[in-house]
Amino acid sequence: LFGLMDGFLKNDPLSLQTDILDHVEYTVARSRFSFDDFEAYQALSHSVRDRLIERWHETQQYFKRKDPKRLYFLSLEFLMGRSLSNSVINLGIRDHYADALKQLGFDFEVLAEQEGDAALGNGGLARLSACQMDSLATLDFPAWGYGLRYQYGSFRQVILDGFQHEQPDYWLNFGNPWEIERVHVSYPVKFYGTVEEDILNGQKYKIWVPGEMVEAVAYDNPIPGYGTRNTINLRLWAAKPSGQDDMESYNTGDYINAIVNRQKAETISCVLYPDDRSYQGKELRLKQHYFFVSASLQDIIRRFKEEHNNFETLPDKVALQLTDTHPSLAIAEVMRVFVDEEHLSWNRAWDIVCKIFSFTTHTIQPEALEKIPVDLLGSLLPRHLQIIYDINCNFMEELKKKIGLDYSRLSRMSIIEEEGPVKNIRMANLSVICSHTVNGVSRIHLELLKTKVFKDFYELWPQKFQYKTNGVTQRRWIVVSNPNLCALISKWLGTEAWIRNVDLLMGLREYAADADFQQEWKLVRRLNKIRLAEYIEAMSGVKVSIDAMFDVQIKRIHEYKRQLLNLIGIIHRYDCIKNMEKSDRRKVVPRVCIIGGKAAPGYEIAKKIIKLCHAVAEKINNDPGVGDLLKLVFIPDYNVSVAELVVPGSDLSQHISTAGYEASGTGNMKFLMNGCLLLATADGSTVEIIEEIGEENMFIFGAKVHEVPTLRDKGSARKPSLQFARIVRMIREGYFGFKDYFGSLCDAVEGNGDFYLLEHDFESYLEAQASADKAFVDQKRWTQMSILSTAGSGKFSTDRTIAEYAESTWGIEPCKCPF
Ligand code: 26Y
Repeated sequence: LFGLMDGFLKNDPLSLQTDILDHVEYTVARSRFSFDDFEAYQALSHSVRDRLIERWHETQQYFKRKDPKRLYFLSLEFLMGRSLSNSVINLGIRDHYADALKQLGFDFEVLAEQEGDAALGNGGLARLSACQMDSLATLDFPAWGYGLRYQYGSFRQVILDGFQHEQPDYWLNFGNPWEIERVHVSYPVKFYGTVEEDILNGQKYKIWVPGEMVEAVAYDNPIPGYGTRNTINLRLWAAKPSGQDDMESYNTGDYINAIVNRQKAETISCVLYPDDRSYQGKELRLKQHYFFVSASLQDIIRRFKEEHNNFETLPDKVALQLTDTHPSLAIAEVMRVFVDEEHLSWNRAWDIVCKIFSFTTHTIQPEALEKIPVDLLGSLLPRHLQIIYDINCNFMEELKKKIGLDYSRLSRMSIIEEEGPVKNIRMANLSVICSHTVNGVSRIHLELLKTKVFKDFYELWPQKFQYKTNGVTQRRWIVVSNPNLCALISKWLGTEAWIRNVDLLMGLREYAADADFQQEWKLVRRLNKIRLAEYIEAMSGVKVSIDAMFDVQIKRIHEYKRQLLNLIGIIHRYDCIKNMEKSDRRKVVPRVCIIGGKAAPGYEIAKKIIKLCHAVAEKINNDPGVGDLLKLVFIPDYNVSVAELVVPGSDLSQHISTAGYEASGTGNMKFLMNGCLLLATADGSTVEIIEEIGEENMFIFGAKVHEVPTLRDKGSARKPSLQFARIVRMIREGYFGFKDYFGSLCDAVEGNGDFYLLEHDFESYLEAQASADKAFVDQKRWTQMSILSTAGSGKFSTDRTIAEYAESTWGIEPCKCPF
């Protein structure tokens, strides 16, 4: 049977051309003799999609036949970026397509540029989910991803007059060839209503009588592995009006209003919440979370029941991964389904629940921990609130037996937060209590979880706590985004095997000082810089010198990530150049400072940082006395495809969070893989990067994690920095204009207010910057450091992260679909 189904579609140039032209004519409905680049992109991607579907089918059939334990990866955010290049590279047919297109008069790269980003997420967590899907597919794991199909993804950042404005991202307006709508895979999702009791066979049962119903419709997104036929599924849910609700209004004759009201159901999956900073208990957000959880679990349980009739075996067949607390209502939902619908006893249900969930937290800051007001949950999901209370009650009883009547500890560990003006459900506590494993995202993150955030829980269940250092996929971050470097690496290693086995990159160490290799390495890097310089000029009108050091900080704008420290450093550099003798200016290492990132729409300080960046850039870039010695550019609307261009073209990248605040960071890994040197604090995963490539190959500065609390306590008794104070005064006194507007920004970094210790770290930041300048002048040394960065980046592949999760958290094994 398998042979029959294997590879109907051919990949020779003629077949590909025929396919593309057929899609031009029958899918895009244009003439095959006349179509533009966008239409060519559409036809091309449909032709690729056909090949994805073929493998997707084979893989799903194979999984079904083999019935292995499956991983269900639940995440409310996926930052997939573009799919075309990634797909054809993973399918191993990029060059076939490029040749076929050439003969049709099209350039593959030009068509690839036509695609918009799928930006269904905010930042690190969302891109990590995307990288992990790539590794799950490549390593042949029987996994499914579940998420939401937001109609509007991450807002488009538009800069007007230096200020950030948010605009909607109409990503679906031009169609999305990468998804398959499954009109027949849909489930009702219930909200509101009341809980009633019923008696069945003498047993009392709770019945939830909902007040509102919407339909969840599946959209499948095939995720191809590299060097394997395995193609897994990312199933995203969209909300549609339900066929079952609101019959009343029809009967009362208010037909138009009934239709209009029904249509409101779609708002549930309409828009991604743009905040990745602090949780606000918003009803729509909670609705999204439950909508997602309910649809995914109905799908998962249906699939399980097709093959199995005993829930006791569920833990042998199903692993549920909670990406942060956002999907953690799943815990209460599984209890509800088991107890109320499948009529399992509470204890049996609880036994199973405790074996299927694993939870990874991506945060350190307590204010980012999700809390749901009890009243809100009680009104939207009355039965779930009861279940959470019951779980908590049982847990509290158990806990009292173990730790006695230590009330303050009991109240800290309770799922219900009683203190404060409103009662809240602590989703993190719920997740820790009900998951068999709690993972941190770097070693230092786990340390902080154990000693701070989850100290009480760690003391109770030390065996639950693990860490899996994050990674990024080398397929996207080298092969797709840096094809020249990819070719060079393969040439010198004599193999492409590193694309699946990234540890082989270590082999580059041998050639780190080789003059020929260095020459080729520098050439590749230079070409990437040219590409980036062209983009910068097109975006901002600023012409930059390719010989300057490209110094980049791109990531979400947050106080703890300290873009402001970078800016104060840039102003200091400018100030030094201005105050220098003309003859000394020759010694200055020219820099192009690049900053990019979105600020959450309601995050005032972050928005001021963006404005400050523009104000400083305006001054510096128009100062004829400075010229090419210093340029500052802000890259607007940072997203995955912008990163694919910026990362390969940078010399130095900054990861300068206050130690103890970045759970892991993954941008650092992308830069590292591409041979960009890191200027960083010893925070998150950088600590492990230092171990892999050595401090001598990086520029490390600043307070260490254990020093931060003491330094903060010292407040204004800390050693002041005159240089720092001078720059802050310049900003405050209006040197860059907008005097009153920047006042609060200055307050946030002065004296006792300097929570993130910018002033304390400033001197050592300048020293690290000076070392970077010094190293850059010696191009031989710099290139060697660059090669050693790539060579030492192997550990930071999601292939390693996923293999570790599979083995020690999920208990799943590869299930490779035969060729
Ligand atoms: C609850 C809601 C407000 C919320 C929404 C999104 C809270 C947090 C988030 C996202 C958090 C996030 O992206 N965290 C980042 O996860 C990365 C992947 O693990 C880490 O590398 C990074 O350090 C961390 O900030």
